[in-house]
Amino acid sequence: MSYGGGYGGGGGYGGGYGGGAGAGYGPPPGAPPSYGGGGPGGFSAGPPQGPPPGADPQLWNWFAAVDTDRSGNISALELQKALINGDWTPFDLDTVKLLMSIFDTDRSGTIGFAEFAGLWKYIKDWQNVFRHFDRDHSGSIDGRELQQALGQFGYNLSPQLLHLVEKKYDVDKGSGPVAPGAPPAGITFDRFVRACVVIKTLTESFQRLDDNRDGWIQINYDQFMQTVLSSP
Ligand SMILES: [Ca+2]
Ligand SMILES: [Ca+2]
Ligand SMILES: [Ca+2]
Repeated sequence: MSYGGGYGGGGGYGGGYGGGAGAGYGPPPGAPPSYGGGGPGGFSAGPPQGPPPGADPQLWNWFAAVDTDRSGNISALELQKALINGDWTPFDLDTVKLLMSIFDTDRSGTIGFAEFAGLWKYIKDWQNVFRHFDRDHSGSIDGRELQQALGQFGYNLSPQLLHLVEKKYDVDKGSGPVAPGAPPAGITFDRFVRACVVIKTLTESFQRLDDNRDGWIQINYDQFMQTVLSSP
């Protein structure tokens, strides 16, 4: 008995995910590109007066627009205010924090301009992925669209697992009756990104523990808790 549908059978989990370029439609790679890398951002001496040398002026304009208090860094709340779902609902703070955790490479708690370039590209890439899989252009991802997306990423989740993911990330499904003025049924952009990142991270945690790739792992309580608690 093998774990989770196609796992272990060639096109199993992780197979098509983030792998080779051009191999179907994949999500953006999870690892942030290494920008600059040298030292702290360089904006520590007061608010920036203009873009750093060589910066993309358009990108700088976006950065400046998001950095509403002109501190030279973008906070979680500034980022949340700047991000809007296709249906004009605000971004989930959980997703904002997840994005910050991926791109705040110097662990300053905020996004500097160098970090912003990667974040901006990541969001734009995800927007393209989202549009691609939102087949009916409803502005949200329903169960079937989710199945297609995860399947193409190489995750062959069982119907029960797919249902669980849907329930967890679809606001309406999780919280009972739909209130008037609530966002349309389905998973909004922010939650779709989070769902995919969580599934990717958990799968990778499993893969790391599954040395012989047979779809089974044996872990103790400590390892289990570590795996769960260190996932986004
Ligand atoms: Ca700021
Ligand atoms: Ca930072
Ligand atoms: Ca849709």
